[in-house]
Amino acid sequence: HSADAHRTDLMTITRFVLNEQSKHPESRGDFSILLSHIVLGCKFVCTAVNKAGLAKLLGLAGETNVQGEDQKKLDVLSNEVFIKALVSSGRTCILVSEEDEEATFVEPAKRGKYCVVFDPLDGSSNIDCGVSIGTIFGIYMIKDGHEPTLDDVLQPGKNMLAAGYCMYGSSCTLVLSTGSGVNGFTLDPSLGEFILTHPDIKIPKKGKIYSVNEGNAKNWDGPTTKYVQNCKYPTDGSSPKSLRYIGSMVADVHRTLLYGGIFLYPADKKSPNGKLRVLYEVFPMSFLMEQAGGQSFTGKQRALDLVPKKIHERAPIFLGSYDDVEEIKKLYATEE
Ligand code: AHM
Ligand code: MG
Repeated sequence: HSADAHRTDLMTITRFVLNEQSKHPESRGDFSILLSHIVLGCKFVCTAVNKAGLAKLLGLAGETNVQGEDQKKLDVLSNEVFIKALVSSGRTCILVSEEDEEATFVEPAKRGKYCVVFDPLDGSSNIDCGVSIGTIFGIYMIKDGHEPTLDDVLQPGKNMLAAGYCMYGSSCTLVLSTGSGVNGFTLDPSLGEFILTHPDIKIPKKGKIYSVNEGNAKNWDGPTTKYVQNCKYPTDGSSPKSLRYIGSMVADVHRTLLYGGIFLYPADKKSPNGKLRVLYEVFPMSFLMEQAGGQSFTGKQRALDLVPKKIHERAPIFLGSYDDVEEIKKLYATEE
């Protein structure tokens, strides 16, 4: 039925979320309004990313400047767009962005109950060669009536209400979970609407792909080294896994979600906490993985149980298919 060439009943992301929220009588539409502002940010960034190459060629970027200026601009631009869209939604109180050292506390007149943590343009080092990049976000809610403080966002990932990412790739895809499964929407540029294209995404229980920056192998710990060795030289008679690594978290996680397998950014001697940020990279992706039936692990614990102490804190991460993550968990349990 989904192959119908002339679909006339389009499930837009707005309609989908309104439907979902109507199951919660206490919901007053605030979440749908917040989400529509996030969606606006994603559409804007999508357009900007698509124009990035052209802007360079045609000199639309503004000041003549050293190499790297373009990508930096896109980062900053995306951040500004999201901050403004989120503040103007009237539904947020605290915003944490990868781009900003400090959290943004929304002025009382524009305040709402949601806290949004996000990376407006992740993987931006990939812009100049046209590789997929993305926006990642997570949403918390503060308890009624109290003055927002940083503690409201220094919460374990399991307290998130919703999480998602938007990938600016061959098409623009928004993957969202509000805590009851994972759904994927693709931007129809002619409509300017995200349409449900990937209902109820479930990650395969076991995958055939591993995804890691092996250039760091020299500095890995025992369990990570052993795990990757097993991917290449399995001892249980199974076939070796394929290696896929884009170096853009949204794209690597998106492939992992759809095809199965494991994505890891482990600790190493140089970076004992890995590279990826807890609040707006590790948590949203872990939330989505669990909601899709997969797992996410830090090398010590379930990623979503982690309680961050700082907003830009990092953590090692192993996420993906249930069975594949189970294997790395066993290696950490036995070796340390
Ligand atoms: P960024 O926030 O500076 O763009 O870095 C995050 C990116 C992720 O998208 C990706 O998973 C990772 O860095 C890749 O790191 P590396 O180049 O060390 O493999
Ligand atoms: Mg990032």
